[in-house]
Amino acid sequence: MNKVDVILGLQWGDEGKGKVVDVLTPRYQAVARFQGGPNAGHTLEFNGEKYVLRSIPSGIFQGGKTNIIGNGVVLDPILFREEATALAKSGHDLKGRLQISKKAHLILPTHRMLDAAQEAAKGSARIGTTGKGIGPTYTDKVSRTGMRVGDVLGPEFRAVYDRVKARHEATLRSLGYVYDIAELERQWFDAVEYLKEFRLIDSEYEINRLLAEGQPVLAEGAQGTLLDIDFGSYPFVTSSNTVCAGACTGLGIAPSRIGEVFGIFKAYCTRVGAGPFPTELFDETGARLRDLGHEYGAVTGRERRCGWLDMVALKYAIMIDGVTQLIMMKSDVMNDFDTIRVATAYEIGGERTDRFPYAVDAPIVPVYKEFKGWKCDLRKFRRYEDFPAEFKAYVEFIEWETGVPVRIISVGPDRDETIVR
Ligand code: 2SA
Ligand code: MG
Repeated sequence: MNKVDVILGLQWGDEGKGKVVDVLTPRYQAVARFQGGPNAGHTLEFNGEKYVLRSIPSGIFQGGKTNIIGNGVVLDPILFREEATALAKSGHDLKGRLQISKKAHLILPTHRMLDAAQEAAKGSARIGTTGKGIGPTYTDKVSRTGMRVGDVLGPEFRAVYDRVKARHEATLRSLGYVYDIAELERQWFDAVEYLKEFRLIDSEYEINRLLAEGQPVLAEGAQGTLLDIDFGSYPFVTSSNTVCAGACTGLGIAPSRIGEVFGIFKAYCTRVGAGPFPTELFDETGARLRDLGHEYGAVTGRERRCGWLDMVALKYAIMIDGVTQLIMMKSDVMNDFDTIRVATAYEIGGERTDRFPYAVDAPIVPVYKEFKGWKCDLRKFRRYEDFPAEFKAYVEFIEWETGVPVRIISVGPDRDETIVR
């Protein structure tokens, strides 16, 4: 019996999971997504081409792998078709290599409208969602009124759709939201036909069969631990469990089937959307991180907020996820910095704490430790031994603080700019 290794973002998403999954996938027979939906944007760059994956697992760039969209995912047929046809055009045909859980929930056109309407109604208290209908779709799932992928095969599909839509429209009317979904709806039903060309399965059986055969499986998380519905900075979170436990419920595997947990983090922090961000920088340094790190959303193009690495938050994420190996990304972005800071504790109302607080509106003052910058181009190195002492001190401080080894260090966007220790 083999295990499922899990790769998770430890911050607020955009840690660079796409790149690492692509580096890791050769070791696995199957890659599965277990939560989230087209709010994700996993960017992969190789052979001079750039690809952005939203709902499709990153294993599709490797031949002969099984790719699974698990039951914990929410799927928008329109965006799925867009993504799949773009990949097919660039020579990556998914038919026969991609399987979709019948238990994954469908994002309807009215879910997208509800997302926009609810955000608008919140005014300045808005979450800053990606507008893809994620929250309303998970709301329907938990309310037991959602539609699942498997429903597209049933004779009642249109009738159920009409009922759900009518319910959504009543809410939209009550919010005074004006919209026109005629065209979107036409595309949606077309895209549902396209979806039927894929293998729609009970993927929990498929994954457990692979494991029983001794095949290694990788579960690919989306967003990040600090956006988790339970443990993130609620309510500024996404609507799924982005933590390691989400892989169990989102794929139908037992906790004892979890193997390695790869935790991926950036050498600094970013966040898109609203919500607390203790180490956020509003100055020149924040702007430099954004420019040098190209910190703009892969899906919406939004500017990402930038700040120093936060050990309080990182250690919290590692605890919840049970991380066994750390992966550090984008160290090269700080190549020219004279000084680098890392938050090691928070001061809240004059009290020092090393815990991630319950109250998200608490005024947090980070306590920083300073590091001397390495002031050289990390992209030229391929072996850990060759890194400058200042950089090694940074890495080893993180290992010491977390008690988890940093096993992979990325020093650039390309596949080969990755140091495995
Ligand atoms: P939602 O749409 O309901 O999931 O939004 C709720 C919060 O979760 C945040 N969120 C994300 N944060 C970072 N990256 C995400 N994906 C895209 C990417 C973002 C993009 O990978 O680049 O292109 O803008 C992602 N998805 C959701 C969101 O900002 C809200 O704070
Ligand atoms: Mg992203």
